[in-house]
Amino acid sequence: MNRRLALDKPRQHELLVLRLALALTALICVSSGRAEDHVIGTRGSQWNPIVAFIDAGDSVVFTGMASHETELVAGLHPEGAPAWGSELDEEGFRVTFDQPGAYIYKCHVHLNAGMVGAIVVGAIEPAHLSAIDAAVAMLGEERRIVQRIVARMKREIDRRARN
Ligand SMILES: [Cu+2]
Repeated sequence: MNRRLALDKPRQHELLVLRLALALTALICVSSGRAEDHVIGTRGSQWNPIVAFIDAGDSVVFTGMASHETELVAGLHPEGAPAWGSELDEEGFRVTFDQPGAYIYKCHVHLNAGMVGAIVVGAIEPAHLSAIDAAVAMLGEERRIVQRIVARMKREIDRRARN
């Protein structure tokens, strides 16, 4: 009889628990490993890229932030999404996106230069795009600039849908 294979009952139970724990750890690593960091930089007084596509659960890290700041434009995001606002010059400011939808943000300092960007998280519902359009129509002096970026975002969404 091979004594090494003939483990007693408590020892077998111990091994089973160990195997389950390892399997669970692997599962957690795989599911959390899918969340990615995406870098949005600056190029003069423009965001780079101007329109970013990410998945729900991913994060954006803002770089090249000397003389810039980033903040969500009120009303131009999925309902209930938390607002963000960095300090001026805040390098590496990070935002995590749990809710799918379109997020329009700006650099307040360079708003007049057109420093507005869009982050598209996951799949966009047509109703959400309509809500964004309605909110843009309500904007004051920044309306024209924001409209240009929203139009660009829609073109890029269409182009990706065709590919
Ligand atoms: Cu700026």
